[in-house]
Amino acid sequence: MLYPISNQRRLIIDLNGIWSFRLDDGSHAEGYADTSFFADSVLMPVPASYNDMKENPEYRSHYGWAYYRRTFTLPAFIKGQRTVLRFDAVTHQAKVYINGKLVKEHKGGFLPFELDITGIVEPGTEAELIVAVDNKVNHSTLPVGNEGGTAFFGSDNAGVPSVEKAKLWRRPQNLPNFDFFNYAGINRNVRVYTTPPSYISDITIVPGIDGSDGIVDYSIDSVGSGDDAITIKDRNGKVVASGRGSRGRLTISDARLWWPYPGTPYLYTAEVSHGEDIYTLDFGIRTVEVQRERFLINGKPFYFKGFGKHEDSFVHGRGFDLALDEKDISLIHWINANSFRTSHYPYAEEMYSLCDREGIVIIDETPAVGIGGSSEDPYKTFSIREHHEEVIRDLIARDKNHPSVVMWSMGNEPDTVSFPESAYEYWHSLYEFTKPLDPTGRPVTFVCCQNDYTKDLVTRTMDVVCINRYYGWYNLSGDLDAACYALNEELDFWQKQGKPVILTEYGADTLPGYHLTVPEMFSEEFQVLYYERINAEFDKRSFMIGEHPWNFADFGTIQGPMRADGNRKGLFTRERRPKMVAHALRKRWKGIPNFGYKE
Ligand code: GCB
Repeated sequence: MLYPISNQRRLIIDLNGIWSFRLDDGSHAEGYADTSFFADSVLMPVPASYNDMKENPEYRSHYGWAYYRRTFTLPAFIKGQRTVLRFDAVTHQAKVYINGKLVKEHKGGFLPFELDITGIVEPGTEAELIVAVDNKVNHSTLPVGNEGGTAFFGSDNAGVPSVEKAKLWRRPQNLPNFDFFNYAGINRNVRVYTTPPSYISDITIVPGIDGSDGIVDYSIDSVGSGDDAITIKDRNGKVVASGRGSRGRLTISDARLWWPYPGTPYLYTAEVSHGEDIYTLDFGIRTVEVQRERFLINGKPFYFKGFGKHEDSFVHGRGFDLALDEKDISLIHWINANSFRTSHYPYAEEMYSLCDREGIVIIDETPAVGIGGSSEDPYKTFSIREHHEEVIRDLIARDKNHPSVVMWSMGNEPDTVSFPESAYEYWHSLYEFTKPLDPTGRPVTFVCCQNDYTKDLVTRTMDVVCINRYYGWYNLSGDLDAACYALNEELDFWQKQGKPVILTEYGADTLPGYHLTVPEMFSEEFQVLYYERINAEFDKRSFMIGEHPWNFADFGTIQGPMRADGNRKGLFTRERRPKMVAHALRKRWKGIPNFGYKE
């Protein structure tokens, strides 16, 4: 899906701002689509999560539907143009009403959806827009929730009769099966954009390298009649290649490649036309390939230095925040990192465009987190497969042209060992489904949980093995000698698989300002020592091609006995102040080049 742009043929009308808002009282009565339902409403900013916006626990812990309303008038002068209403992300499920009529439903909280409103909203006439938003997570959603069960990290004294009775008595709870706060609402931009009646619906750019030349295989998808053309310009606006027709191959002689920072992330611009419609797209010439135990970018062995992140901040929750995204990239440069994983869901499209321009490498992840955690086989009892495929299809359709994206992650930490055969069937067939969807053939993986890796049949079959490991934290807690011993035991196993391995998560909760002379858990000294010790171990292994500490910054989670003010494993605090470890890793990563580190 193309990102909305404004140019000589297309216009964007911004519907962000202050909307009217109401929480559902539990009935999800159809009356909400009626204007009078909003007589008793509060004000709510869009985009933002609603949870932290009011000083009232009802908003923070709300579980179920909530409703947004606003009116808008499209300018009369756009008459005759095709008009599209686009939501960049509504978390997790949406029903859209225009003038009281249901016009769109969408499931999934982290990817865009749109609808053609040309015949529905008359330019020059006021229209009413109501969006119903559901934040429920259960065994049919991605991410997965534990409706009626126990929260992630909560023990809830299973088996204590009074506790079991209380669980039945209390009202439905927001019980995610994942370790980040279930922020909800209209989390990203809402816009109307126009196109001419015949329009470009999609563009695919497949870059390649031939000696010193750049190869661009392009395809233009369109609706309605008109001739297709493409012109490629360099950064100075000079035309370097051009073509006619909806598909073709172009050559840019002596092309400049896209390199991760501090290399130059060089971008070309493709100006595409179909009849009257024009769309411009920035893209990079770069290749990605896995060869034996190496991950090659433009043919050179790349080393991942970075983190798992979250879209998370005070006030906004998971709401889109361009300033925060750019600040985070500035911190990524400062700490000498080169990459991150969009744990545990696709991020806002603007972040990928920033990373294209700033030379940051992305592992792009779906919201498939929390598949497991019950005594039953999740692959037989959760109804997620169809939705999972849909999410992968939409993710690749959205992000395929970003040079920053180098690998797809189908999900995070599913159960792969309780029911190893079903896990294999599910994930390997999903891998085979995913591979051909990306015309550029990026590597495909999923991120594996700490488990009995000898029983796990599927992780070893991925293009890159991505493992989350908490030796010295959740197990062998505080004993870094034993943690290093155990890690080495496991690395001996992975060494035999002949695949590149990234440590996609490892870390220690750390309270900023808590200092000790003898490093113990939660102190800043322990966090520094933890990374020193673990890093020293996998520095010895050439197949370890990356390190992603967990997490970039502290982040909000559900309340519970394991979390004090959220997850505190950040290298930075939630306000983006460096902990001691950020300085230590900055020094380490300065000495690790992007390419050829272990050659
Ligand atoms: C994990 C999860 C991540 C958690 C992290 C932790 O393995 O992938 O979502 O936040 O551990 O800190 O426990």
